[in-house]
Amino acid sequence: MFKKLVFLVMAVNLQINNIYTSEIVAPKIKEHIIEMKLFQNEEEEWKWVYFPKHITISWGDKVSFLMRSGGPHTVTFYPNKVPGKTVEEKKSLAKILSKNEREEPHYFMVEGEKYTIDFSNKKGGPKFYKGKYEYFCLPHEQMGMTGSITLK
Ligand SMILES: [Cu+2]
Repeated sequence: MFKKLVFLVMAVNLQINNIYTSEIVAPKIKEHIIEMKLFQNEEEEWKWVYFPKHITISWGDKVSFLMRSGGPHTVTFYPNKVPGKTVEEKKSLAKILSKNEREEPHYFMVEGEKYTIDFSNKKGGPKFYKGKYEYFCLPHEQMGMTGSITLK
């Protein structure tokens, strides 16, 4: 009898947990993942890449750079290839967005590390304009490790 009661309690708990989980409303903010890695393509060449290389996002989305392999890597924005009204504004935004400019907690990203940019004009945060944000990896730019984020 006692065993049956325990099972019943467990079953009811499970039901409650299920209901609870299904009722949690997922946030509408979308997070885009860009992997930073060294991989071998179909021609068996080793390439340093941001994957996907080009993405299009909406206001309020988040972009997370995930450091996978082949480092050291950085996320460095071109001062003249981000949207802005003036040269100074572009420069400043590129600096704010570049992971290596922050040096927190270190210059290069380590495997497993994630660096997220929140593309919403929050109070105290950077001012984002629609347009193309182009970036590169300091050690691997010449090997083609570049990418872009288009905010539409
Ligand atoms: Cu790199």
